[in-house]
Amino acid sequence: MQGNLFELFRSRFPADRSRPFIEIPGGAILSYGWLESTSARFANALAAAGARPGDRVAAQLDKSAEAVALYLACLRADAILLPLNTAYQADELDYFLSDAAPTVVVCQPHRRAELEGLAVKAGISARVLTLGAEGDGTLPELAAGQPADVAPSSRGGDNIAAILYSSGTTGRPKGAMMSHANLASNALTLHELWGFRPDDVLLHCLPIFHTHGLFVAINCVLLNGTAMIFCPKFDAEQAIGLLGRATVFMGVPTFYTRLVASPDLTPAACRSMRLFISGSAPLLEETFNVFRDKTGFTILERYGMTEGGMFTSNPLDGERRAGTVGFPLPDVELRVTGEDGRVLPRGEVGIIEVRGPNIFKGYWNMPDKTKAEFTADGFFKSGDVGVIDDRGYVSIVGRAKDLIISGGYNVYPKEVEDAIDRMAGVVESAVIGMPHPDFGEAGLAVVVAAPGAALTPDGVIGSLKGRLANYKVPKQVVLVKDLPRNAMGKVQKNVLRDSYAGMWKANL
Ligand code: MLC
Repeated sequence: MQGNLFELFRSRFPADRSRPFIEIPGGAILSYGWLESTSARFANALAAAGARPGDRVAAQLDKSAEAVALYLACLRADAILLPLNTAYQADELDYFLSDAAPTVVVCQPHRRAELEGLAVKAGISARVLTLGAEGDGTLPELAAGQPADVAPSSRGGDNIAAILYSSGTTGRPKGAMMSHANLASNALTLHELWGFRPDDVLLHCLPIFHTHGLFVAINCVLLNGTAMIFCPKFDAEQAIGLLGRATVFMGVPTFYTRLVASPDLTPAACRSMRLFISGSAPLLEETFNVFRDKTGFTILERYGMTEGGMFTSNPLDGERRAGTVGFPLPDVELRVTGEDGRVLPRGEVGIIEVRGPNIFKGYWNMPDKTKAEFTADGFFKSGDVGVIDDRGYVSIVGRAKDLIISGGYNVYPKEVEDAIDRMAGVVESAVIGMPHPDFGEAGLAVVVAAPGAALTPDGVIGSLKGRLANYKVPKQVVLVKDLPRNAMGKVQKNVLRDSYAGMWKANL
């Protein structure tokens, strides 16, 4: 796909533009005509606010139909969308703004002054606009005076459409650059593989600042030209009440554990459904089985990451195997390699590497880091440890990188440890992932306090809440005299995991 991603979507919009695109439960129904004109007005407003082709537009927004229109507006204006989790705190935002240097920042109305201050602190001259959950704010005000059309863009292909930041095991968060062609290829593949139909209705409960909710879910709907029911956030009872009007659902495993916990999840509640998809974190076999027993549906688990969207999927027709993430997508090459880089045969465990038209263009401003993450023959080193069985199913069995996946969000212990270590009275810390019935995994911080320091576990958690996005804050903190180390002086996290398994209050 060499063209602009918006034009690809538009070519799939229903001829009758009054057909619904987004339905807000208990609220508005917005049509494809609305999407086309609103995204044009927003694109013109972005240009009026100073966004030129290739400029970054940072968006830290509540989930709304207008926020989706802003995504399309960026494609139409040839700007690069930088979606930011609303949970990010000032320190996190400071870094993203300095690194990506956006020309325009669109934020929640109540955070306008804060974002203006952060932009000044970051040394960038960004125009700060607002967009509220109800479609209010200075962006729509500016857009109201703009034409409802914009000349089709010829830019697309390898030009960057979005930058999504992910933290890392060491050092600074990295901005993964996704091109129009990257996003288009993955969306076209998934749309076909998952058998989207003209009568499909997607129930959308995911946040829209990450790959899953933004690109996997919304791009499939846009290619299908059909409607989605758009919930502001996931609520199990609300979702169960809406399943009877939907056909496709996408969620992280936490959504599914919360759904199966409800007595209201019955085959009747799922009467119109055809497909349940799970991803972003490992789905427990138990959840897979209980869901099937309660509903008659077999969850389709798939696997991917920010740096390329989806890599594998269980089949639409054929056996969906619990504990596996299915087969590589038709246009994705996936291999497992040993520590020496040798490609391993089926059945052997190693690092998963992927190559395909969906794999990102590199990390923003980090050519060396980008180079290090690719092999000489162009495969991306995912950092996940996996195995391919004799039937070709891929399973993820571990992670080479120190990473916790909590409720579908990636949490890098190093980032949390750095924040704890900066607190007065802390000598050092180690953050480990522990099993959690709701979030799959959650963080436990083991903290060494300086002699006489007035540190308390609650104090550490309270202080972290102001500095880190809430999902990164450990659920439990223990204070210790020292950390176990191996002969090389490296903290032994496996020893910590074993030591605290007994005292971990999993339901915190
Ligand atoms: C919220 N909290 C979390 C958390 N989400 N803690 C750990 N992990 C999480 N994921 C905090 C809250 O701030 C609160 O803290 C406490 O935990 C309980 O909150 P809650 O009300 O139960 O949480 P809720 O708002 O219901 O959110 C849970 C959730 C949400 C699962 C609905 O986290 C979510 O939508 N996750 C989806 C993530 C996602 O879209 N990932 C896709 C990434 S893309 P306190 O202290 O305030 O009480 C990707 C690629 C791919 O990975 O393959 O898809």
